[in-house]
Parts: sequence; C-alpha cells; structure tokens
Amino acid sequence: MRFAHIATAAALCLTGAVQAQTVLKIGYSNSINSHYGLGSVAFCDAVEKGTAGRYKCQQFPNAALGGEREMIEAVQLGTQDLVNASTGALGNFVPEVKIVDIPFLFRDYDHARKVMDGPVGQDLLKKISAKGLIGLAWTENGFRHMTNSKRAIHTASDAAGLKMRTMENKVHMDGYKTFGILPTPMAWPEVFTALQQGTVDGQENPIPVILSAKLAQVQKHLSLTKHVYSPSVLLLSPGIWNKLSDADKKVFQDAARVGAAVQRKKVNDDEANGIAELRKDGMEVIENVDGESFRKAVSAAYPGYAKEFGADRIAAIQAVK
Ligand code: EAX
Repeated sequence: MRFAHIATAAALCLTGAVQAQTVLKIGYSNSINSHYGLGSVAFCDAVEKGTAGRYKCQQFPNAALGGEREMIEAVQLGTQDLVNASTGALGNFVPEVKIVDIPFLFRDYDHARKVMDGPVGQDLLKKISAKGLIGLAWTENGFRHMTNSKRAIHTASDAAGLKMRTMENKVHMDGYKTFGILPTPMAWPEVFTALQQGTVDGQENPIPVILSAKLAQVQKHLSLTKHVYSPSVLLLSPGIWNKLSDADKKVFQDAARVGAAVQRKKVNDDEANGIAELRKDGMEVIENVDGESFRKAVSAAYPGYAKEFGADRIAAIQAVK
C-alpha cells in the first residue's frame, strides 16, 4: 500500500503533474464490510480513478463520526464531506423525503429501486439539494424486519406491547404504533447497548444491518416482517460540490451510481445468505409472517400520510410497475 503511494507520487513527479489532493471524509453507521462500507469504498475508488487521484476518501465506518442525524448535520455544515445514510433522520432536514418512509409503500426490491431511480427519486434528490446538501444517488439499506428478545412475531398482535427502538422518524413511529408496539426513537450508536441492557425489547432493521452489527448476540427472535423499505442516500457537502468542475461533478455522480449498484448487490447477497447465517448464530427466524395483519393495521395510519404527502403522490408511487 505504502509503496504503491510512493510509486504513484514519483510517477506524478516525473510528469511534473503533481496536483493538490483533497481527502474527503466519508461516514456511515456500519462496518467497512457492510453494504454501506462496500458501496462507499466503490464510490470512493471510482472518484479517485475518475479524478486521477485529485480526490480520494478516508473511510469512517461504524458511526465513528456519530449517528446519522449528526453526520447529515455535519455534511450540511461542511465539517464532514460525505455520508452514506438511511433516510431515517433525513426527513428532519428535507421533509418531502419522508414519503418514501411510509410502511408497506413498496412491494419489493424491484419496485423500490425503480421508484428511487425514476422521476420520484430523482425529484427528491433535487429537493435535498435545495436544503444545503447534495444528494448524489440513492444507495440502499434494505427492507426492514423486526427483532426482539421476548417472543416470536407471526402476526401484528404478537408485536403489540413490545418496546422497540425506532429511528428518529415520525412516519415510521406513526405506522408502528398501529401494530401496537411502543416506539422508542434512538440514534443507531446507542442501539446495541440498549438491546443488551434490555432498555428496549427489540428493534427493526434490514438483514445487512442485523448481520454486520451482530445483533444475534443480543436478540433471539427475527421475523421477516418486511414492514418498510429503507432507502439510503449518498450525501456530499455543497462546499465540495461547488468547487468541482463540471467534468468532476459528472465523475462524482457516475461514481455514486457505481457505489449504489455495489451496495444494492451486497443487500441482495445478504438477503440470500444472511438468514442461514443468523440461524447459525442462534436466532430463531420466522419467515412466514402474516403480512396481511400488519398491512391491515397500518391502513389506519394512511389517512394521516395522505394528508401530509397527498393521496395522489402516494398512489403514484404505488402505481409504478
Ligand atoms: O445502520 O439507524 C438505523 O436503524 C439505520 O438503519 C442505520 O442505517 C443502521
């Protein structure tokens, strides 16, 4: 590694083309081997290559720079350059984004990815850019499932009464209340300890997060409730963006799409292989959840969502085939 850097520097010196190098700080909640890590590294590699090394990244995995809300705030302020984060806290900065956090809005991965990459998602990226953040591309966290330490969840009534950590996201909390759970909003870095100490009974997250955060160590039951899709997004600080040439802007945007593809592929792989792994780690996994019981319950929250986001906008997302 070291030698490679020296060799590159020497090669640049020989051509007399030594240029200033900007090192960008990128943060995310999970490990460097997680979907967030693989996506972020792929993005950064493509940026480095596309700018001939003028830009590179320093990776800050495992919430080393803080929770998602703090990281988004830091990118907005320009004290952090990049974050790859779920939409969990993003609605507190860009309210329009919250529409994609509605439970049972998306049927499956194909549907969700098509919407995020299509006009709805691209329009939301523009809304993000109007709020002092540059939304480079939608990456992916995955469909969220419930875990807890108390009991197997087959139907919504099994979930009722459980105290569950949620993200700091009102759309989620309003929906989850209809299942009868007691939502307890909490930043991600506090979650493992809260589960370990029993401050909350459970939490909900996609398979790639449950795996990489080793939640099997503190949660016995996993139910594939798939109750909400969790998009994530690669955000860049406007201070960096505004300094980029048009050609470099294109490099960053193309690189973000490369990163997103790698991140989604890792989500696919974890969905395919993660359940077996989690069982091996001692989790009891309920695959055949009564989804209808959850959908029926959450319909009580939909009038509120329609009022907030517009029934037509919700219907337009549902209608994407
Ligand atoms: O790494 O806070 C959360 O639950 C988010 O899903 C986060 O991205 C987890």
